Amino acid sequence: MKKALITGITGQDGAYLAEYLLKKGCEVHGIKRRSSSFNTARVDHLYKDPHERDVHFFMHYGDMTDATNLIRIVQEVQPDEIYNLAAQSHVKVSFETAEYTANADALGPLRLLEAIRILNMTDRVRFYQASSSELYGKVREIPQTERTPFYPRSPYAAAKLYAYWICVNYREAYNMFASNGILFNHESPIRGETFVTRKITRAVARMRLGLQRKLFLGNLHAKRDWGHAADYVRAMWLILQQEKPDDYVIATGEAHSVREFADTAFREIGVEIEWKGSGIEEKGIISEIRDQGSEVGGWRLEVGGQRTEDRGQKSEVRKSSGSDKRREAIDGKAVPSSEFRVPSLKVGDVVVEVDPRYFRPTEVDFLLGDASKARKELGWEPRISFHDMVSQMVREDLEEAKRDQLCKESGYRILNYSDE
Ligand code: NAP
Ligand code: G4F
Repeated sequence: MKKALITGITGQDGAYLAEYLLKKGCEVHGIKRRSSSFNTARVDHLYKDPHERDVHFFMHYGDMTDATNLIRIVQEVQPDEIYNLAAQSHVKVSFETAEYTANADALGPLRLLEAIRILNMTDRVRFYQASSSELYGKVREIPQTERTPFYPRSPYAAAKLYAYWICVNYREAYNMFASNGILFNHESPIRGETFVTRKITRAVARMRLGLQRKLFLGNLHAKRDWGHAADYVRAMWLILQQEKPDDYVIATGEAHSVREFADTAFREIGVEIEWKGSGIEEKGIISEIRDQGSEVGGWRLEVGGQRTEDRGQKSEVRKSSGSDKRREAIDGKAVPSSEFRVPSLKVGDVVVEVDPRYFRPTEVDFLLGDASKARKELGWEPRISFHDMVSQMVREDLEEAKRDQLCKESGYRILNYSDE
């Protein structure tokens, strides 16, 4: 049985990859950081009590900034494949934590490559480095391929640049099987809540249920080539199954702006947005609402109905009389809007505003990948469309919002983490 070691197992890609490799019949070992609170929610469903039979999923405490720990884990696990996904992966945060980002994202991969060398495992281990389209930064050509020159625009991208080249260097210097996947943005319902896509889908879902009034965003013009994480972890695996190590762009070849992403997400709940003003004065205003009936998880949207602030009192009234109905609605059975009144959004509501706090000192305006090499050599194609991905993210966030709604209506305090 092949053994894979995944750093960053608790992150979005780590979780998708672990599940994918387990299905392929691998034994999967993940490195997780010690944290003062639980940080394994994305992989908890894969965990089995180690005393049971047929356990193929294991986790080890570790950190990319701790070389001796990495050496010990690689020695203990004796992996056939290492997927280095761990990173401080937030571009904006990297401007505030530049040194730490360099330590984890640039020196971290070096430590792992050295661990392989120190343990004399260069001939048997295949190494995948999670490189990023952020390397292209201020893009030199459109679309970007494996041959497009890099121009990093953040401490994160500069750290990833070192990681990219150290991976290439160890391949050439020590004949190691070390490959870079230059992955363009990829998202999913388990994307970190502070990346723009998830921030939007989460806000849209919460607005739908009256848990949030407004969404504050930064640069609405930025364009990204957004794919689905499930498709992208398949590419990671394919990269390590090739005869020779090499570097591959993984992208959909389709770009959308942040504004378009928001439009698509709002449309999922039957809301059309009109954008008015420009620069920091630009606003997203509801121009139309379509009643989606039971289409969105059993909730009916009241056009121009009761506002969010009015809800507390009403829900108190319902609490004593209508909890079963409310539960039915939460479980996804449609109830007539006359019986079960939900919070409203109305035409003319300003639901998106710009907050310059989310601007970056140096921005990456436009990323668009050309994955021809991956298509040809790996036989890789994205399977999930942009629209289906946004739809899935909104629906899953609606489920989460419903749980919060239930707590709120049962008298528990819920928090709205919208800051990043
Ligand atoms: P993510 O959700 O932010 O996950 C990052 C993972 O790294 C988490 O498990 C995190 O642990 C772990 N980590 C962070 N610092 C660490 C450290 N010092 N030591 C050990 N583990 C550490 O990121 P992702 O979206 O899954 O991305 C995976 C990788 O692909 C990252 O390297 C990212 O830079 C790169 N990438 C991502 C994209 C994308 O669009 N998603 C595109 C290109 C490249 P905690 O859970 O404890 O925080
Ligand atoms: O979602 P983002 O934070 O992702 P970004 O910066 O593109 O980085 C992600 O993708 C990279 C691959 O290209 C990865 F390497 C990296 O690890 C990470 O996964 O921002 C996307 C765009 C940016 O232009 C940003 O300025 O959205 C813009 N944006 C506008 N308003 C916002 C916001 N970004 C965030 N996070 N929050 C906002 O409110």
